[in-house]
Amino acid sequence: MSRRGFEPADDRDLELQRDLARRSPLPFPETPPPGPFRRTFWASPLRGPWLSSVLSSALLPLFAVCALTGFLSHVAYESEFPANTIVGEPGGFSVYGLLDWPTEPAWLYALNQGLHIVTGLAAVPLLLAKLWSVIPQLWEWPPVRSAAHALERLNLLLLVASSIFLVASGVLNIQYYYVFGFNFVVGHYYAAWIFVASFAFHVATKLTKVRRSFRDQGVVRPLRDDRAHTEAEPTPSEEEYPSTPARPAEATVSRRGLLGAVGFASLGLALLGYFQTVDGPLRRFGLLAPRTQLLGEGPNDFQINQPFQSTGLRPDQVGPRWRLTLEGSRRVSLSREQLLALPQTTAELPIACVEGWSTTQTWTGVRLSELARLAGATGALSVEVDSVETGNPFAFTALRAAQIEDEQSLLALKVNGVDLSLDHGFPARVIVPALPGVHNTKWVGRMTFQLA
Ligand SMILES: Nc1nc2c(c(=O)[nH]1)N[C@H]1C(S)=C(S)[C@@H](COP(=O)(O)O)O[C@H]1N2
Ligand SMILES: [Mo]
Repeated sequence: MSRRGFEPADDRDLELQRDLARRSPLPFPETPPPGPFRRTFWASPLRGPWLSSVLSSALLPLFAVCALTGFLSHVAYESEFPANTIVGEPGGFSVYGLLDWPTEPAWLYALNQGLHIVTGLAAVPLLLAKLWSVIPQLWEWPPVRSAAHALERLNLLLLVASSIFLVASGVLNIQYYYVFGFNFVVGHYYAAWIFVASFAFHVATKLTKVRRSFRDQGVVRPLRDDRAHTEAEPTPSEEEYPSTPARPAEATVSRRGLLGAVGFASLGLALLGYFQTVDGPLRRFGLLAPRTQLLGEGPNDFQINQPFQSTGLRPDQVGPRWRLTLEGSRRVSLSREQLLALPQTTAELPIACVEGWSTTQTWTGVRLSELARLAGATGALSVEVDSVETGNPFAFTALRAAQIEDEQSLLALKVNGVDLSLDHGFPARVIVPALPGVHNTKWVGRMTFQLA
């Protein structure tokens, strides 16, 4: 019978944990349960403060950009108008009234969302490596050592859970819109607040640890060791629970080998994200964006978010009897021919979807400001746009005065010199600069201008 578990060396390793357990305010058994709760279970010599610090330092800027662009996307996506509100703010307060999303430059949202997706994807391998590097601490024994320690662990739980949720729901959302049993925007948005709060707390409490580790080990010095020279970091002397192994095994990979692989994966995912955000021949390598595979024909050959077929619209709703209704200080009804007889404007504008893809096309149609004028609503504060499509939260939008007045804001009738295809919103669709694609309502049937 093996007596390994009772050898004096194990006893020494256990003594640290027993000592911590004795001092815990809660009555945990002194001896940790066997398995991952024991320090000796985790043997990789790579784990330690330096590895965790390097991974954290790489994650910090990615998380910062991803969070910032996420909240900016939220501002662009929502507005103070009920028609655009998915999440809403408690008590009717709206931060969106304070920050007007601009109409220039036209590619603003494409850039914002490209950064959001690219940084989010690049963070995935780093996040997994970081979780691996601190996993002994998820099995700490005793589980609670003090009130402060409990708080720190609770925060860690929120941080890990929210970041995994954000990444997983975000990636699924690039894949196919709304495959969840909950509203993606609402879930992603509130998880983001939990994430930001727990992340800030985490950074504040760990900053000195990172500094100390870089001071002791050097920022890049451990990268010089090949596998044969890869040894465990010295265990910090304080009584904090260490991620360094109690009894390190031989390294199977060097630290630079591990970080190289993680960096490679991170860069690869970032590129996959980047390929879908830019137009051009690289687009087809944007393998994470299935919608780039759903294209039209001829000049209408570009991504389709929601094909006509899947809307439940009947062809006669968008046929010769289709009319655009304008409501302002008067009501006007226009056929497509009448719209084509109005002054036409051509603008090169992107559709930039929250999913990260964007595509720039040449649109021709009637300025929104011209339609406001026809409705006797020059200087309107906002306009509500309704599609003839029903039962879809993306079938309407509300636009602000700045978006109505921009010279490039159009009710497009044509794209790249030909009629819009049914999939791209025939007979008429909204196209406005700098806004998320979701506000570019297709199959428009009614526009209601608000004068006051
Ligand atoms: N009526 C209607 N308009 C809509 C949508 C929709 O589902 N229904 N999807 C929106 C979204 S989310 C985007 S990204 C763009 C995509 O336009 P496209 O399909 O022409 O590329 O259309 C927007 N307009
Ligand atoms: Mo979209």
